[in-house]
Amino acid sequence: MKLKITDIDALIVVDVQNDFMPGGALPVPEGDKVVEPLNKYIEIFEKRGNPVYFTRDWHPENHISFKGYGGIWPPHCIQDTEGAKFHPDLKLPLDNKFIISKGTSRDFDAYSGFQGTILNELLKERGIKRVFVGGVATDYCVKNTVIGALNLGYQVFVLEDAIKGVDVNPGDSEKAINLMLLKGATLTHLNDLK
Ligand code: VGL
Ligand code: ZN
Repeated sequence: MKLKITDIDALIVVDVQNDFMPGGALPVPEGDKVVEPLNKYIEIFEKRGNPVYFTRDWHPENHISFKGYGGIWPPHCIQDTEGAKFHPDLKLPLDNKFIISKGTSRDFDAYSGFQGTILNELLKERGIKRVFVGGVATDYCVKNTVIGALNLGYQVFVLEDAIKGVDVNPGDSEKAINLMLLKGATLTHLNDLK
């Protein structure tokens, strides 16, 4: 399938942060493999002047999603730490770049980049109708961001060659992909874009 990127398109890069990479606090197996393909998508969108949104998990140190504070996850992506920084090789363009922090207050978690953020307003302001989503983790923040976008009426393309999942239970990522498709998302690859 060939897709032409136009003014109604935006790229959303989900949570490509050190703590989600191998060796990090909440590692996604092969999470670092999304960086190279994402950089190619970023270049395509940036060259055309299309906006690129980078979501990040940005938790206080006593966040409710953490073990010991009522949650299931090891502490991760604590505000202003190394682990919360974007992967060093991720190309953060100077122009058309927007950082969306989520899960920022102690008592709320957010798997979706739309939850508790102004991402929807930013997209609407620019007349964006279609979003292309990649990053980590397929079975958590990618899934919830994609479904959030679908529920808000966006057409959503999932970058199949630029996502990786945690798979706490084997098959979680596959299930997540099937659910995103069922809800109306489309799988896309680098060579589909022209
Ligand atoms: C995520 C678990 C906890 C994610 C964030 O980015 O997918 N997963 N916090
Ligand atoms: Zn988190």
